[in-house]
Amino acid sequence: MRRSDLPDGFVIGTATASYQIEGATREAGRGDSIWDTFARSPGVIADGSTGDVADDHFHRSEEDVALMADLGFQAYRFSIAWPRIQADGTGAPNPAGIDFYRRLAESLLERGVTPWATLYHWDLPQALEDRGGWLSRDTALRFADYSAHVAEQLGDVITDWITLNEPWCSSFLGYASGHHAPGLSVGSASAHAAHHLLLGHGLALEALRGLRPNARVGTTLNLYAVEPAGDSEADLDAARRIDGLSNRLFLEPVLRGVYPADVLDDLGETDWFAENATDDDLRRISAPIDFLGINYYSRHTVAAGSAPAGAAGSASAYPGSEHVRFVSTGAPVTRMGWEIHPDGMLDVIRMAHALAPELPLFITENGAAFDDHVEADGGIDDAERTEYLRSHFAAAREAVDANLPLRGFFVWSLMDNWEWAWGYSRRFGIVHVDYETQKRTPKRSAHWIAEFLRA
Ligand code: IFM
Repeated sequence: MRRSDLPDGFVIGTATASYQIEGATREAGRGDSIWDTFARSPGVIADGSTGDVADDHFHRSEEDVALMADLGFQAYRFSIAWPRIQADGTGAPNPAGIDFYRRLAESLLERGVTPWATLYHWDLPQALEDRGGWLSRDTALRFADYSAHVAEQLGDVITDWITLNEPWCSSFLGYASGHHAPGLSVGSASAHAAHHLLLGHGLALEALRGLRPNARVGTTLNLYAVEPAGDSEADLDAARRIDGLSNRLFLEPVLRGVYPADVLDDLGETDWFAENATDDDLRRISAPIDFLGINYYSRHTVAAGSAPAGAAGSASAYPGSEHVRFVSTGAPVTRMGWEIHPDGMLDVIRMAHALAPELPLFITENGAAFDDHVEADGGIDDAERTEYLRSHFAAAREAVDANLPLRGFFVWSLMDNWEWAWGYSRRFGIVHVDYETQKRTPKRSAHWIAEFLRA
């Protein structure tokens, strides 16, 4: 496969997120986010680490921009840390925070890399969590206010905007299983967080449209191909439930302006949504977007069964579907234990396309964690990651050949970084980071992509 197999305007970029790379968590007026608090709690992060230093990108952004430009990427998707802009989630924007992102966007533009900014990649100001976090409707209003400040201050240098990254994770890992910050397990009420996040998306979209008429605005969902393990009615129902909670609960309100009734019923939340998710909310949530971002990593194969979904011994990330088992198909998996299934990328693209046939789609994340070994000569021969990316680029090409409106692909991630509850124990980067010295070394996968982009 060659670069020329993809259309001219097809965007190939790379992605990161603020808390995973920036470090400098107590500098330049930044307040605490829920991830600062969560990571400091004993026993919740696999290696006991925090993102306090991470890749020290806050001090090395010039070097990192040069790196991605040298590799040939056309676009860079990063996220803006809300508590850098508003330390406690309210009030006037912090000039030092704005300045950091302005310099980042300007240096990207100088090097011919288009900045794509995500407004929320999980670092909610702790002060807002203390007032109810995403379980409170007010957080959506605060998010709109923050987004308006960012649009005002940075909308001259950033045109491509993503409101939310993976609201499924924020809702169900954050408030149901508790594997992510803020680490709560409120059962089905976690779906209220999903609604408030989506409302926040709608309000932020409105703010961006009002302040920056030329902005291109979308949102990013993590979608999964979902298959039943067998053809029994019970397995089919298990697949319906997991598809419902992972995919349709987000796709349908954004693209069609309705919540899926069967999913609300599974959750036992029909009445709450009837009272709280007003027609006006759904009108905002489903207001036209310029593109949908899809993060695709893997497929779920599920069966009816007695083992709880999610990690053993913990609350479920799939409330209302506790009697669903995630089944291994025996196919190869990454270091995260996620099945490698490139065809599933086509499935999720088709899923979104069926609901909004005209809407441009972007893969806003795809990549893989594997254990890397630094060779004696300093090189990193990450053959598995290279093959993972190659096979998913091929799936993207198939989508384009099938006339699906896929317009771009962002590799997750530019460099190794702090992988949430896994800390530094999982590496997704195409560039290796030595956390002792902060030295960046492109891996074989990075060289492969650079070659691909040049050819
Ligand atoms: O590292 C994360 C990222 O922050 C969101 N999407 C999935 C990635 C890998 O787990």
